[in-house]
Amino acid sequence: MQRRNFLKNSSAAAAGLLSAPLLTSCKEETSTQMTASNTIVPIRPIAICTWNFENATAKAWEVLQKGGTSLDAVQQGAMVEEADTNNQTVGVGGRPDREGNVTLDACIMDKDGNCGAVVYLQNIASPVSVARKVMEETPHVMLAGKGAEQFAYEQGFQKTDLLTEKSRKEWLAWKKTSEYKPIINIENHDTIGILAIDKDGDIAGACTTSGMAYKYAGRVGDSPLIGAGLFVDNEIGAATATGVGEEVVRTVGSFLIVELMRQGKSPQEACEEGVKRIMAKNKDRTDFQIGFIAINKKGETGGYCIQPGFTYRTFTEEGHTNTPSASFL
Ligand code: SD4
Repeated sequence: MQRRNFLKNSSAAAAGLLSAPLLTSCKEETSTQMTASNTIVPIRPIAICTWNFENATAKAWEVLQKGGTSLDAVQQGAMVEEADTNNQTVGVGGRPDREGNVTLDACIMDKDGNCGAVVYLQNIASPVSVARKVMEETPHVMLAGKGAEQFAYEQGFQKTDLLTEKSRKEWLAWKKTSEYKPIINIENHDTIGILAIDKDGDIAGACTTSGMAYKYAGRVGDSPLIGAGLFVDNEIGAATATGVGEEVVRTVGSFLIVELMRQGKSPQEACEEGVKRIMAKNKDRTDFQIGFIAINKKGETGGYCIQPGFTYRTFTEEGHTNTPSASFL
């Protein structure tokens, strides 16, 4: 049987799950996989994230280089930002809500469409890790607030004070005017959405944030919402978002982008269409930022945003780059 026919007839291949070595013209072995449309494509491992989070993406890439799964890669990459107190939009050191409480949102999704999320989680340093526990240890996909926190303690997570002195001082200064106006590209936008493809061609993603600074107590954005802030379909690709979450939710942005790729759009075209859909609902607004990134099964990437200023960091076999995204405005 010809190799191609063998692959076509395999049920694993039909499910898009098969990977195998292919002899290329230069006699090097390159792993390949069958896509949903029954074409064989090379497997191109990649780690990519919103913004220029080099350390986080490097960590994810290191996991992939050691043969780890895309799921481990995105979790460990996201954890780097959660632990970095200089990033005031993620994890420890995140900016608080109006009451001075740091509340965290995160989600994670694997190659089989399993997912886990936490919303309004307090006192826990790594919400993405709790989200993974929700995915793997419970029959649920999302835990919120006190219940999520209690679950985290039961899973062995330590109580941590998330409000750093810097974020506390800035919040106290903000309280003097209490003016709520997200600032484009600067303080409110450093959420990490991270996507990866591993050596088997499997895709996973994660997204983690402290949300919009000085939000209403109890506010939850797009980042922990599967379909909005993150979506993975291992047959097609994955997408993730950063920016004003309310607008991403209104368009179910990441799911939309993956579905657009399913219909044949490249990751770049799909991200552009995602932003255009948002702008179609915001005809007179130019004062907010949203950035999307996407990958497809072939390891192709795309990124698009509303305002200039959004970038995304990519690690592949070819090296790593920080790509300035094209923008709608
Ligand atoms: C949110 N999307 O909570 C997040 C905020 C964000 O960089 O992306 N900040 O709406």
